[in-house]
Amino acid sequence: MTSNLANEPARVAAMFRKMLVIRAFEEAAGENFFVGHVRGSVHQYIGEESIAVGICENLRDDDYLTSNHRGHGHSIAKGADPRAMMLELFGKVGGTSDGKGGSMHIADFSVGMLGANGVIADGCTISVGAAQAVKLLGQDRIVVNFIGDGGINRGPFMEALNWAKVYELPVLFVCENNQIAATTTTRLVTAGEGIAKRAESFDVPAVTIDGNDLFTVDGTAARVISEIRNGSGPQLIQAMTYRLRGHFAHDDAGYREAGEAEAALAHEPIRRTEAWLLENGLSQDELDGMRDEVTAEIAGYVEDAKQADWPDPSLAFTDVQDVGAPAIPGVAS
Ligand SMILES: Cc1ncc(C[n+]2csc(CCOP(=O)(O)OP(=O)(O)O)c2C)c(N)n1
Repeated sequence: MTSNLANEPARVAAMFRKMLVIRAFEEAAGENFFVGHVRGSVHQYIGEESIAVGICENLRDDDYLTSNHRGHGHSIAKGADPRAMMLELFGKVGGTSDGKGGSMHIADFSVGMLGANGVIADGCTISVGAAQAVKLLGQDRIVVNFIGDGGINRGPFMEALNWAKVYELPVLFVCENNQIAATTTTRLVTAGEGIAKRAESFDVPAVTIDGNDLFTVDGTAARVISEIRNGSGPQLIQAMTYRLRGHFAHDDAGYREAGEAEAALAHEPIRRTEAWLLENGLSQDELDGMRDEVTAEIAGYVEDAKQADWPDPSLAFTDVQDVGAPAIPGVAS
């Protein structure tokens, strides 16, 4: 799939910058996890940035997005504010959910980001629900769901494909196939011929692409998103990729073959896009300058997050679904 992007170096540079922001955010999230500023868990998206950026480049601000546990990149690409996201990771006031959600629950309705989700594949059914609302309201928004190759083996994925097809809903499923689910090689636990065939068995058109190639992702997304907006019903893109880090920040990925991650560096999206920009008019100085600027920007957000206030304990249960939380003296229920 070719992309018009190759004729637009300025747009490539802007998308490259967004990939750098995601990369720097992820590096900072990992570093601050290790020193105890970020609690819970951190699943880094390092090496997969071209998928989120290439897909979201083709979305409108009012389109919706749902994500999984590896959702920082998706959120930034959709337009969530990385400063508010960093505050969220630190659990501080001013975070996207005022510190109550943390890394796996970034949501920003102002940019259509309906939420990352720590429960594997549960974003699929949320996206179908949102798409059903879009259709009932007669809107022309679309909904994108990012899911991993492990997630497609959970029931909600099949349920979502079925419902989306039966009602011809405007949903794009993007399966980021990094070939591993936590520590398990996905093909060893996946029956049948794979993700694309599984979608096609529900009459949902599917295409498999090189997810590390920004131009291919952009070109495919442009075509598929336009078809969905024009009433094609649901479709699926399987974007092949590779996760350069462990499953989460504290996983050293000792289960990999020796040299595997090093070999993958040659194909990783930031290097590939940088090489293209160098061949198409940008100088190494300009690219280094962009990198320095982004690193400083993210470092500023980390400082802000360190300085920010902790939420007032009396607000612990506001904006939280009431499931019968125990009464705590002095805390509003
Ligand atoms: C329902 C459920 N089962 C198991 C887990 C534990 N878990 C967290 S991430 C993960 C692997 C997900 O792999 P994949 O969907 O391929 O996404 P990736 O991590 O590769 O991006 C598992 C099994 C979970 N969070 N939710």
